[in-house]
Amino acid sequence: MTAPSIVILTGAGISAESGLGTFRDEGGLWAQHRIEDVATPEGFARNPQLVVDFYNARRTQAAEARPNAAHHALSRLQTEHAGPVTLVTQNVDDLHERGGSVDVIHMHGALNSALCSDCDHRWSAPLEMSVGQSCPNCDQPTARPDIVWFGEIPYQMDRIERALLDADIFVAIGTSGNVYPAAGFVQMARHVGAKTIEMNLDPGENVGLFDDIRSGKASDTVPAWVAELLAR
Ligand code: BV8
Repeated sequence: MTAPSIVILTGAGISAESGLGTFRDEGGLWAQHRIEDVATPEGFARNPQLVVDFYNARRTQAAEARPNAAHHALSRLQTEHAGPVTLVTQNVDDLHERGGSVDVIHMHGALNSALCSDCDHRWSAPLEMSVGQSCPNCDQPTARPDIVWFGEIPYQMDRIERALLDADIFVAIGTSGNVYPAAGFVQMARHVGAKTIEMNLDPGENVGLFDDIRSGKASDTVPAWVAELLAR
């Protein structure tokens, strides 16, 4: 029997125990900021300083955070599982990479990347970006955070969809299932007969679509599941 092909989707909940805020939990980021002001292209056009400050603060928090046992467990899975493991994250922090994971698909972008809205060039973002920063490629003052805002198309969707079509196991970790297209991945996995597992502190919006629900903190549920899977 060939080793199962696994697709993993993570959300803000996997980084919560590393001290990074989630979006929709009590006191989360969307309780402190209006989405339309800080996570839309319109918001950036209206007040670029507010948006740049919002991502500068999160970039500094992410740099000061440390990966937790859940990040490390997924790195162990990638290393020790004989079959393909595709790790997709909605998160913009780099805790998966710093926890040892490789080839992480950041479908909503990344804090440590900057983007030129004129020529699409990408480069390593400084800890503090500034409004009107020049692009190192085209020299226009059109640098922006390399983040997918609402209404923008998530990154690497073709690659994600190909992985979902081949999935034997789909696992969603620490995501409330509110944001599409990510929240629809479980449906795509079910459509091809994959086993679907949710690991969450509270049930997500799409919890009814999962075969197996493992409630609790990611730093407990994820290492336990990885150990169980590798022991088979
Ligand atoms: C797109 C920027 C077209 C990055 C983000 C009406 C219906 C359906 C869809 C839409 C609609 N109207 C508009 C849309 C589309 C829209 C959307 O889905 N809106 C929603 C709100 C209805 N989506 C888009 O615009 C997307 N683009 O659709 O383009 C398209 C699509 C495909 C192909 C072609 C064209 C773009 C979406 C990306 C937006 N960017 N943020 C940033 O600033 O970080 S979204 C934002 O929410 C973050 O990216 C975040 O990743 C994402 C999801 O949040 P979660 O990660 O789930 O976090 P949340 O706080 O919600 O939940 C945390 C969970 O963790 C909870 O369940 C909690 O219980 C759990 N937890 C907490 N602690 C722990 C824990 N679990 C375990 N352990 C713990 N310790």
